[in-house]
Amino acid sequence: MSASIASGDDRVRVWRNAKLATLAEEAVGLGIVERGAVAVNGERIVFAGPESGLPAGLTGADIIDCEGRLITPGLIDCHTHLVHAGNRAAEFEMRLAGASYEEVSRAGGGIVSSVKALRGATEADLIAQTLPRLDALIAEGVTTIEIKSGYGLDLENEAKSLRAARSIADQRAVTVRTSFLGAHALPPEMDGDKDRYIAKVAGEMLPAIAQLGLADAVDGFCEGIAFSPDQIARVFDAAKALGLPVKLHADQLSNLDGAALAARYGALSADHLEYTDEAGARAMAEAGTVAVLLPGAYYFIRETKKPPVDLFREHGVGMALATDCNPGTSPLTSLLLTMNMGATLFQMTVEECLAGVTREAARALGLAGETGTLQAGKLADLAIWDVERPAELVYRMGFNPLHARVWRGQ
Ligand code: DI6
Ligand code: FE
Repeated sequence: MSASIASGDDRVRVWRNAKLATLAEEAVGLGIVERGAVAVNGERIVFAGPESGLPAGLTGADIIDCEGRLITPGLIDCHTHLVHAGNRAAEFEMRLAGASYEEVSRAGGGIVSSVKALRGATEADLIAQTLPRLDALIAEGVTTIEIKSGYGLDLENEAKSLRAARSIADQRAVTVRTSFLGAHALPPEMDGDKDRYIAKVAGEMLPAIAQLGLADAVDGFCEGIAFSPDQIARVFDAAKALGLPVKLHADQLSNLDGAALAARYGALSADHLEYTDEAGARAMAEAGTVAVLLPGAYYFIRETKKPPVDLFREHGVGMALATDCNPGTSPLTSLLLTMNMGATLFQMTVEECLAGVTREAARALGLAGETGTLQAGKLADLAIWDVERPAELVYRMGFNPLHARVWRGQ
């Protein structure tokens, strides 16, 4: 080991003889490098580019021959409700028999039935139920995941969910970002009084969660069956006062101008967006808010209105793709299948799909400086695939060509 760039430690490794898709912002398309190499010192990338350009000092480092395989940034699932208890297969059967998601929800099913299950579960239970879902994502190259609360709906149970989310990061080689989604649904004990619950979320629960350091961001569900734009704005005002970034479930089932509301608060992302109009897309572009598209939910509730992908392209809104893994509308634990759905259902290109689970997903989490592309200075989060063309990652359904995964250099 003689790598001078190793700054005294012996942890420099080089993955060579690979095709790279760097996904770098300034690159053309996927940023393909045909005979590429990635050099890593500790947990950071120190070089990603053509093998011929490897700094001389790195030639003595540990070398891993990729035998021509494709290296992409580690995948990022930027919108999940991964921590939940039980499942809603029975509700799925009701919907198969003809009931709509909104009808099931109004009949006392829906989110509130998951709230009952979560409140009855211990933190250890929750972790045990969540890990298999996380492992399925990790097996496909996921290195960063966002996890929301939102099935506790009181301080004790929201905190329990977020602690469970944080602690699974200690049990697996993965980066976890948490979002507080207290404004997800009205808990039964509030007797239909949404304003009273929102006052509690904004005035009591959120400040306590922030004090405990359990949330990286604050999310809400702006919808007829959930909370109005005014109510969400009260939660966002409280988030801003605490210095926490916001994101929003917006315009999923109807257009309440949720995208524009999110943009007004400089949201990291607005998510779902099936019913978003041109004014919403324009507002998002101006605010730099990422559009997080969730084709699993669109598919599972058999929605027919597609998000306005053309408007996002036209106005230069970045698009991410995520699983929305949740027991009610998207029991999905595959980002590869999510990409296939993004292409097949939303007519996204291969480049858009891959950027959507890497660079744009990092932006949606406020992590653009840390991960999501293969560039010097970023964390060494890599996925190495047994494929020839990047399109193979989007094209297959239910096949996993992951060869190896590297998280922070490990
Ligand atoms: N939108 C969704 O698709 C999920 N939450 C949300 O705000 C549904 C959550 C559930 O049905 O459990
Ligand atoms: Fe969601």
